[in-house]
Amino acid sequence: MNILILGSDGYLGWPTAMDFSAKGHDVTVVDNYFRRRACTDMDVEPLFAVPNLIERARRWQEKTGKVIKVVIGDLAEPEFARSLFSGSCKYGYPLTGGTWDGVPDAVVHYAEQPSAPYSMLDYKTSTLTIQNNLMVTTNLVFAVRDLAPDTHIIKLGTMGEYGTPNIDIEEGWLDIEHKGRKGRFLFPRAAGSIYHTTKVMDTDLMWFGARMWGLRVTDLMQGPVYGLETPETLMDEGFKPFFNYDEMFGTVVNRFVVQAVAGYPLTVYGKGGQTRGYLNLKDTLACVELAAANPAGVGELKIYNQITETFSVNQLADMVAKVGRGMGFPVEVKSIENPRKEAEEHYYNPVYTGLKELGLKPNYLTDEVMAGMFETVIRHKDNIHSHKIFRGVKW
Ligand code: USQ
Repeated sequence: MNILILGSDGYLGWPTAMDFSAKGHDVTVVDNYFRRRACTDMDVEPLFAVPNLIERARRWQEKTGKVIKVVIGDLAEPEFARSLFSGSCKYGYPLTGGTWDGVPDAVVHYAEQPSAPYSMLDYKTSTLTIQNNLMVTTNLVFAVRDLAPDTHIIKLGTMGEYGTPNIDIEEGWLDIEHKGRKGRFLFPRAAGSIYHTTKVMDTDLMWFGARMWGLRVTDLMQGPVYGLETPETLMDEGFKPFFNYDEMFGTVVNRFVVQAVAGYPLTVYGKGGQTRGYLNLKDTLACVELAAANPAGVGELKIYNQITETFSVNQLADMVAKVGRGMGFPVEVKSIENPRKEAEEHYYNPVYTGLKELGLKPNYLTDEVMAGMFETVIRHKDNIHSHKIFRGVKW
């Protein structure tokens, strides 16, 4: 397949690009380096320096002989977004021979401001999140409608779109019987941050595109991801993912492991009963691949809940503490006032069978997997700056 990956410099994009390329697909990656700039601006650089995309693509070609094409630009600009589907885009790598492969079979859309706390910091970061996320999705919808109507859009959504309702969370859709009549609707949304609200709006934009213009869309409702390793990230120090441990861009499992290694009490927010669906970085790649291999039909919006198991924050803290202590770290767990507005005790029972039915073989969060994360973090422990761990962005 010819695959275009939007938002390739972040935690998930580059590992996804290497995975598709390793399996023989033609891959083009696109980014505007927003995440890097935001991390520098906020003084929350990742655990280890990550080479820029062009450098990584150069090293990838040296190691594997395969070419990942790189285009640098801002997808919130409509003409730039369209250039990827018309062939008028300018390649940053390779500089010679960077010719267009034609319209992509699939476009994987990660190109969003991904942090809930960042989106709640102040009105500037809120509006930036809204502008960026909605414009990128809108530009993509129109570019595909006008220039590549057969291209399958694989959109990373989030489980947070559903919130924590007091009923089971179905896989995207809900059958409703009302006054004797039946209908099928998007499962009700109740987002808990401006970031999550943009993801709800994304879903609506794509559902609109599917209904009006026959777009083919898969929405992957993903939970917080953890981990650093895929077969490709192990090939070169420079292939590791963009791994944040700060409050703004780090996800909770990754943060807890870094905190344990740094001797920083694990930051359980409030009562710690907040339950979410989690998945290993390796499973994100497997799910995106399965979505690409099973494209949505014309006018279809497929939705999968992209998680492999659920945990409360307390359960995660206990697991990290147990593994950490077993490795000699005197891990302390400390409940702190929750900076977020979220239910700390709630019902949570999502359905997540669709991707397994397509063939997903989950990598669960075992003690061994956790210990592997510890080992990588320990190798970089001199880079941990404790003052970056907690900032207390209040909702
Ligand atoms: N939490 C703590 N202590 C911490 C950090 C987080 O108790 O130090 C709690 C949060 O309050 C929350 C849960 O852990 O209840 C998960 O927080 P998170 O920061 O790992 O995840 P979240 O902010 O929800 O966002 C992350 C990604 C986002 C993705 C989302 C999936 O940043 O891009 O969409 O996970 S989901 O959570 O299902 O919406």
